[in-house]
Amino acid sequence: MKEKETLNAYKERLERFLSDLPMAGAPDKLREAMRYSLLNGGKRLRGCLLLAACELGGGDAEQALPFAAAMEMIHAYSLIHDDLPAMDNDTMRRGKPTNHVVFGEALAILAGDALLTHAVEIMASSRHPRAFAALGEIIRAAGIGGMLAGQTLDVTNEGAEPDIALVRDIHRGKTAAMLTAPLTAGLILAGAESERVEAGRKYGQHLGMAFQIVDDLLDVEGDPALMGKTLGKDIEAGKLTWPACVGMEQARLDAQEHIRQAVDALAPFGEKAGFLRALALSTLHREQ
Ligand code: GRG
Repeated sequence: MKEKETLNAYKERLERFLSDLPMAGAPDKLREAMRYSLLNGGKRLRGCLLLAACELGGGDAEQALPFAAAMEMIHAYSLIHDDLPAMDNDTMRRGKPTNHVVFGEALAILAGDALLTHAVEIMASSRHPRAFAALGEIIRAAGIGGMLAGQTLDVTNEGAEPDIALVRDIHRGKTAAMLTAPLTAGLILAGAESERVEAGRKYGQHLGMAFQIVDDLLDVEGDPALMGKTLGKDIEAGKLTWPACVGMEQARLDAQEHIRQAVDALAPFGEKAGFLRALALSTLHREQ
């Protein structure tokens, strides 16, 4: 199918770019630990979304590659730190031992820090005329009002009573922010008008909420082999999840509703948004 081919083409370009990153100046051990988590087979959803948004806005995906790579580097950093014993204490990620299991905690912390700072360095080195605005979208999403806010609410509310407003804030920050930034940054790089950037933002926010609700459902009923990580950990850790608040059936309906709203948000782009439409719909049936 056409959308799958488009996704694979974006993914291949991004994998090549990431694999060729020189990471100049990094000591060998640090480069090894960074590359271990960066090049170990993620879906590349955030990077591909950025390339797709850029092309949807009429921009050149080639020039957007450093920003797509930065999305994946920041995502990889967050996964390394999230897996640490002080956070989720996970030993498997993407079907392989987690970074700290292989390299030790100190190097895992440094590899995460390095991926985050190097992502900023790569974006700041871009000569794209709208680099600064795109960098701002991405760093704000990863920052204290975005992913870091969600993660903080997540780890400080383990064992709390189910509270849907709190879970909404956690999911918005932890997951939806980093699925929204690729849309807004990609459209900004393309020079899209602000109404279109905001339509992209709305799509990303709804896609992100659905993505995390489905993630919560998969933690209960997914296949660990397909997911490449230990499942059932949310309940074990007393995490606040969407199904814990509304039940499995309602959670499925809520994910569907978010995808409906994500697809609706694409209306200003008309037929050209076929790829993003298909990607949103596929989120509901994902198994990994
Ligand atoms: C430690 C600052 C800090 C943040 C951690 C990303 C994150 C925030 C936590 C990881 C745990 C989790 C369930 C996060 C929600 C986002 C999510 C579903 C991440 C997994 O993303 P995928 O499925 O992963 O896109 P791949 O491996 O395909 O890249």
